[in-house]
Amino acid sequence: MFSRFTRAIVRPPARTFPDGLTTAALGTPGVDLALRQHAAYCAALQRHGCAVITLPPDETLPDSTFVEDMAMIIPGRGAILTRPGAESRRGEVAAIAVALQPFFAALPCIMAPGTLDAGDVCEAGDHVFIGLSHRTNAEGATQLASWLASFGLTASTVDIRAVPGILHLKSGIAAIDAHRLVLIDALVDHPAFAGYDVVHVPAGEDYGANCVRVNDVIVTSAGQPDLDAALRALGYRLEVLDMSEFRKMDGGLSCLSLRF
Ligand code: CIR
Repeated sequence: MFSRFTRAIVRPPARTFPDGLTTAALGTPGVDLALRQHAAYCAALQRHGCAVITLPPDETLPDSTFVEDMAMIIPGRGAILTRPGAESRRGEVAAIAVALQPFFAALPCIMAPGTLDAGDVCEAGDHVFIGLSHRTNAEGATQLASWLASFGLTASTVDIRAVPGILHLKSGIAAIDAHRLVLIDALVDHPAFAGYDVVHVPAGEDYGANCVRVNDVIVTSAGQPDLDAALRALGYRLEVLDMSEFRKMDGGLSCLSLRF
């Protein structure tokens, strides 16, 4: 059974959004266009069953629209705050903690020297893949795995530090059902994913791997027609959104919300 979401926390991009971290050489994002794309994203979440909780933008935290990285949530059960790998992003956690407090009795957090960005965390049914990346270290992964174990979830790590072109694990993988993963070429033969149904991302469409299952639809990014066709052929309903401005800052669909 795949988690159904009833809520999503989002934070529109601030005017300083183009000052955030990026490795993409796709140019400077336009803030007004990013705001329109963000509004369309929120509308899609609402259409598919999520009440959207919107935090105010923060000009001092240019990456703060990427709320996903700040917490790992097991819907209906628990949430843990992260300790982001990039120092410039650590100040983003406080507002997320305040937003989650009404919903979770306890809010533990990843402690130093652990680092963890939740973009590196991919939940597939009762198993969770944790990417070891330039943001998430082994200590952060170990702390998360022991917290997950307290809820009966298992975890395994996937080292993506040598995989070119992906910032976080979920830049290259999405769980669209408990046993079905969307995977980029570079991850498709990784032993961690043996035994899963795999939707292989077609050549040239790697950015599309960061799609998000939201209840009865999969939200995908515009510009990945072959991946969309493969997903539709499996019977999924899609909601396709333009993500051009977030892509310029290494962000994707999953990064823009905390769903629970
Ligand atoms: C960063 O480099 O941290 C942001 N510019 C992008 C974060 C994207 N988040 C995600 O993939 N979960």
